Amino acid sequence: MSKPVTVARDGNVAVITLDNPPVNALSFHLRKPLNEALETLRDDADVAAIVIACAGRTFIAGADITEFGKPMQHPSLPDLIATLETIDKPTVAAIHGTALGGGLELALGCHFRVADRKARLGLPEVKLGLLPGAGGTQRLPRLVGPQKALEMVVSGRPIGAGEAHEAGLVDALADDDLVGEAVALARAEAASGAPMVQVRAREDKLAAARADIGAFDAAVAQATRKARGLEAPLACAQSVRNALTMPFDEALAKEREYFARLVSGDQSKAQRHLFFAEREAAKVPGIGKEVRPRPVARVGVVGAGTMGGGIAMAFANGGLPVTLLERDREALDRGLATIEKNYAASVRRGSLDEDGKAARLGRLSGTTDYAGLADCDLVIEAVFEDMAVKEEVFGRLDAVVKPGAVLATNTSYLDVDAIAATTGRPQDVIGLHFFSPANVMRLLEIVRGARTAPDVVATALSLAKTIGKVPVVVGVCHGFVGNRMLSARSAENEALLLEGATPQQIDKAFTDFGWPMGPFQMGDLAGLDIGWRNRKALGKTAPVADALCELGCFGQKTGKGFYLYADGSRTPQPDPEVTRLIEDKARAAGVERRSICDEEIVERTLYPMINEGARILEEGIAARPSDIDIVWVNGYGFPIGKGGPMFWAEQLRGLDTIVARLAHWHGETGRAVFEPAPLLKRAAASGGGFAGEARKGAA
Ligand code: 3H9
Repeated sequence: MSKPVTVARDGNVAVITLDNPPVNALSFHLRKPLNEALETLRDDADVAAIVIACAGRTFIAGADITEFGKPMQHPSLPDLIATLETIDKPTVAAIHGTALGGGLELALGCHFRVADRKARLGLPEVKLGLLPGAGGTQRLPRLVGPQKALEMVVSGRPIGAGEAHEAGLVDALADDDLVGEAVALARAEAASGAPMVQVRAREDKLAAARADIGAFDAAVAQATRKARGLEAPLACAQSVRNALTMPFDEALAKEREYFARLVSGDQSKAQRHLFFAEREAAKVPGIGKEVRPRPVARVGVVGAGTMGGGIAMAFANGGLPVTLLERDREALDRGLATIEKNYAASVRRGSLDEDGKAARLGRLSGTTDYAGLADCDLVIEAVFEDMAVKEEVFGRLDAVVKPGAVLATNTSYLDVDAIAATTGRPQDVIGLHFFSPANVMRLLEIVRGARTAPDVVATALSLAKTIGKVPVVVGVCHGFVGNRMLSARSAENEALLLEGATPQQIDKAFTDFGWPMGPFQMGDLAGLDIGWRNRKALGKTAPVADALCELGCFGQKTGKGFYLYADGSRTPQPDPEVTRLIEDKARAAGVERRSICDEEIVERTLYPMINEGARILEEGIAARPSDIDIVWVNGYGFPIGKGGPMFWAEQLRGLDTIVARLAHWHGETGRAVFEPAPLLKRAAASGGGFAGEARKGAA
């Protein structure tokens, strides 16, 4: 193992190199020798200046997240930065890769920062349910101004080196020789004899906002408007505001206080769980590093509807050329025109520039002939959700697409093994289940069939990374992980309506829990006719939703659904006619309506989902409970501050409670969704949790 801290001399400049793979996190075993090195070099009269640089692929990516929740070992990061600030000779951070969180905070403790042109700098702590806890909220506003600091800290989004240079966060940009340029700057500053000014002492960029705190508060309100019950964005904003209203040390102490509160709170625990869960999900049992992905240089997409178009955009955004196939020229032109319209909207919103739009459109081409897909390395089918249609598509792909190409289906429910069996190459077939809109939603459920080859799974994982998706590998069953659990929840929504709840009460219970939207608003947005069609195909019914559809009320697109929508508005208004309809249906079903509390809504909708999640684990459809959490957070909007359904059940609600309440509702209703799953009961009884039971099952 290499030494975490080494010191070399370049004339009168000392260069400290940190080496803590993979991302140079500021673990205790790095902080301690770094603090010692700084003290030694401070007191060494032969050293005129100090450069801090990093080995490996990146500058420091932050504090070591695995240390949170454990007793602090000193020197802490704030201690380290305090040591840095006792040095009055020039200190320079040489930044490549990413300077994130505590890494950027350490760099802010230096007098100067030199960055490689490709570097990115940011304070992403909010994404872990935290705020920067080592002075970031106080020093960053002093360099970039409070408004920009607010934006960076509350969003957690890093900025590029060029932007950082313009904003004043970085003093110089380096091309090839980052450390050499940092040394040159350090040496020149030492030679100038100018007194060194610490970032904490720079007040000029705060003056304007201090004079108009009202304007800053308006910016705070704007930056935190989507916080949705999360504490961290509010603490981030408050702490940046403190930079305007409090002396530096007082505001720094407040920042520490907020950090200590957040790091021990449930939301940060949940978000840290998701950070590691996302990385864990990309490691698939049986797919080691020795399994090489197949090269993919061109992608084909069958079907240019909403889903196919979105998938094509996702690949074009990731830099891959895409050929879209449609039945006829008219449908193809319509699909391509929609894609162009979507890109134009991004340009209008400012999230894409004209060059970016042109580059993406340049990667897209269309065909109406299957032979046009012959050279693709991966073809994804996104046609109508009907087995006969899928079989026909796969038969035609099998006939023309080159050997070794990956053939994928975007089915949401259908049997991937049955689809694979219609081809002469089932080992090349896989499910790639994108979520709508496919160019936006981060989740990709990778459905591994019984005969899917390991390198096809590896190819899907590698492509997911290329196009910025979060992959979760799942097994074959009806609806896979996400939609199967959703079905377990959906039936109960209608039952709750008949028994006395209103759509608005149920939706509010969902948004109070932290979901972006409740199920009825969601249904109205997506179009109630979609679920109606699916139910009819499966021989299922939903008395209220079916009745609405029979009346032509499909949701927002018809101005009426579970809610009323005034002309062109997307704002749902309660509809007295829907209330009457629900009452009629309840009467017809002999259900006596009563008052229903929000807790009952949570229990009856969320607990069946968790129960189904346990069955999914038992069957090995998901490899780990944390994979299920990743599906729900990234595909369905489960609140990140609750860590996903399985984490919430186990860590925040308690499995004993879930089992007991499921048993209660099973007794009350007799419905199978409430019958506690064997794995859930074992996980609760053994205290080993879901992961322990799932592992036993896999062994
Ligand atoms: C903070 O700094 C708090 C301070 O304000 C106050 C303190 C008092 N710690 O993502 P990758 C692991 S909070 C521990 O796959 P990439 C990661 O789990 C921190 N481990 O690579 C993975 O492990 P494994 C603020 C970490 O190239 C491996 O490194 N900073 C940390 O796709 C590779 O990671 C952040 O939030 C860490 N800080 O992306 C930045 N970071 O191989 C978090 C990574 O066993 N990190 N690991 O699965 C990132 O955003 C990305 O890792 C990064 C590299 C962009 C750096």
